[in-house]
Amino acid sequence: MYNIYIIGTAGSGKSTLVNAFKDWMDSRDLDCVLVNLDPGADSVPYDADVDIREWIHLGEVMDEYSLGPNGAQIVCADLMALSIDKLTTAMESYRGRFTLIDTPGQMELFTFRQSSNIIVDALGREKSVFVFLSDPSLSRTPNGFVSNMMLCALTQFRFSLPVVNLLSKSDVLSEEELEELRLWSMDPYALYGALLDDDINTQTLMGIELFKAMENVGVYQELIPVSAQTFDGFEDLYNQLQLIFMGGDDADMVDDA
Ligand SMILES: Nc1nc2c(ncn2[C@@H]2O[C@H](COP(=O)(O)OP(=O)(O)OP(=O)(O)O)[C@@H](O)[C@H]2O)c(=O)[nH]1
Ligand SMILES: [Mg+2]
Repeated sequence: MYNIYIIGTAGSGKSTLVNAFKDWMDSRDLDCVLVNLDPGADSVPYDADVDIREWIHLGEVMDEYSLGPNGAQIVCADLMALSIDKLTTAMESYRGRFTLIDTPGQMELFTFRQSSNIIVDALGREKSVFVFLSDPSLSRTPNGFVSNMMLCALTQFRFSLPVVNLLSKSDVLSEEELEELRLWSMDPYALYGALLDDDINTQTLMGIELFKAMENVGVYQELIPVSAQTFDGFEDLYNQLQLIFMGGDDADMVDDA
């Protein structure tokens, strides 16, 4: 099984993408198993095959430990690692080529807690990839674009695994905006120019320096626009996953899972 972790800032469209990408996979006869790892989710827009809320629930942790939602989220993140046997046993009963894994709303809960690396190892590190969702509400300015790139790079740095950088909710952007963001993601000089076009201030200069550093260490990567409403970009996402998992050979990815 190939594990695809969906990660991104709060509200960036993770759960909606899990649901829509599952539908897209179904339409191509690609089996996938859905896993919810967000103990704080009130509801998710898909039928989770395996759901962490079966064992850990934010509300119960708040009551039991007398904590507010933020403190309880951290306890939940750590409890997830302690429930790893239950999680892996539940997952073993499902057969599918891909596992789509939804992660907690606030990405730092997954990115910064050691428990997530324990989960990644237990589910099989060698066949894992992270799909990072950049929210257009942040990415549409040059400064926000670099900030999202940094969050994506941070994910790559924390997990030492391949990361695909998606621009979620592409349907809310105009053609011109999409074209501009696509250009920034493919041509470092276009992004560099856009940052310079901003009012020159300390923030802009810092953005340029951070961007140069990311370019130098090779975490600068093309952004794939996707929409869970129109399914635009899902083919590109799938092709990118194929490239990462199997070097582009679809037949192998089907047989080898
Ligand atoms: N227009 C549009 N809206 C979207 C898309 N994907 C998600 N949304 C909306 O964005 C909001 C947040 O989506 P979620 O899927 O709940 O995002 P999330 O990252 O799982 O959110 P948390 O788990 O709460 O952090 C919802 O109102 C969705 O309907 C999309 O492709 N297009
Ligand atoms: Mg969610």
